[in-house]
Amino acid sequence: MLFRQLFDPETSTYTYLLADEATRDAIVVDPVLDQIERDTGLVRELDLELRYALDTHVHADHVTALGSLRERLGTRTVMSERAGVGCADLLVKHGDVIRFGGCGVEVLETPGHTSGCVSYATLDRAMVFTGDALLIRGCGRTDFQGGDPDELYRSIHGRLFTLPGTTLVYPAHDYKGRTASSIDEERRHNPRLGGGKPAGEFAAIMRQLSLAYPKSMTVALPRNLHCGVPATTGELAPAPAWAPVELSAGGIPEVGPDWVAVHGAEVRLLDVREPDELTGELGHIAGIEAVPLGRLPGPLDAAPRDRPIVFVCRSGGRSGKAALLAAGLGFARVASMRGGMTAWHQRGYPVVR
Ligand SMILES: N[C@@H](CCC(=O)N[C@@H](CS)C(=O)NCC(=O)O)C(=O)O
Ligand SMILES: [Fe+2]
Repeated sequence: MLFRQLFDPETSTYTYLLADEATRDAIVVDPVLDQIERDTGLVRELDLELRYALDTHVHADHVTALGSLRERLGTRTVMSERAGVGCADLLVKHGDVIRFGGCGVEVLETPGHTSGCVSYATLDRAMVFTGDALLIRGCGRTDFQGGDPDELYRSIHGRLFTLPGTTLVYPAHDYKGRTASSIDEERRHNPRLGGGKPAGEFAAIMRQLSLAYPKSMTVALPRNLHCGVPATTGELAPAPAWAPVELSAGGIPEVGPDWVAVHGAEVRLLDVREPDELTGELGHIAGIEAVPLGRLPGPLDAAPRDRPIVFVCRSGGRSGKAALLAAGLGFARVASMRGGMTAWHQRGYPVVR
């Protein structure tokens, strides 16, 4: 099998190109939009037919090339059905096999970094592409997009560490210049959950990481819900508009307070401020549900997906973050109320204190 490991230095992302050398049928795993010229050039030079483009999860740190590869090369796009991204041609689940020529990769559901993460293992178990579930001597963060340390521990121990020890581990990122590892190596030396470390210790490590959000998250998440193609243009335009949602300069879906004043009762209004702010000077809108930002995304997991959500805060910053988190969890109809309660107040709309 032909195999190439490609790197995006800006986001430390690895992209993998695999092909059947006899038939020239190829797949790519985790392609980065910024590298699309490099990758399509390589496919052309190697005389390959790019059949499928696979993402391991909805990436928060870079824009995926899935949608653009489909537009340019007719490549079929593949995501987990649990990622909540309807734009992909093939929504796969545990045990599904993606075939290219005489080769193939099998889908292993490995949630925990996000709720929709999958790994792809070659059929001969020589290699596994672990996305951000298992990184080299590390693992993906578990503090957003439905992440959960206990679930990640189960995925890694139950689904990845049970692969043959010789299986090579190829992650979606490495921030320290390492390129590959093996299952045996990670079982023994992964400092977070190798060496027989129990789930409780792992969860404690993960809960105290307190990492900054990826710097391109506000651009990447909303784009990646549409396979990386801008949601406002092109044939991959979103489902019928539920509200006059506009993307802010930072890529946050927003609706104005005037729209909320008329339609607020038709959507779920989630106020993400702290409890004392709800009864403070600005008050709150009648009928809101109070969910402080720090508790997200947990409470969203059980939320119905068919009802649009509008997030509210003081000025629109925290609610914008919340809207992106919800978008990353697969909620297609979410927005932040532009200007927050400050704008609501300035327009003289009623509040409860
Ligand atoms: N500094 C990076 C951080 C990226 C980041 O948070 N990466 C996620 C994967 S999408 C992660 O899980 N990182 C694990 C770690 O940094 O230990 C950026 O701004 O893009
Ligand atoms: Fe990630």
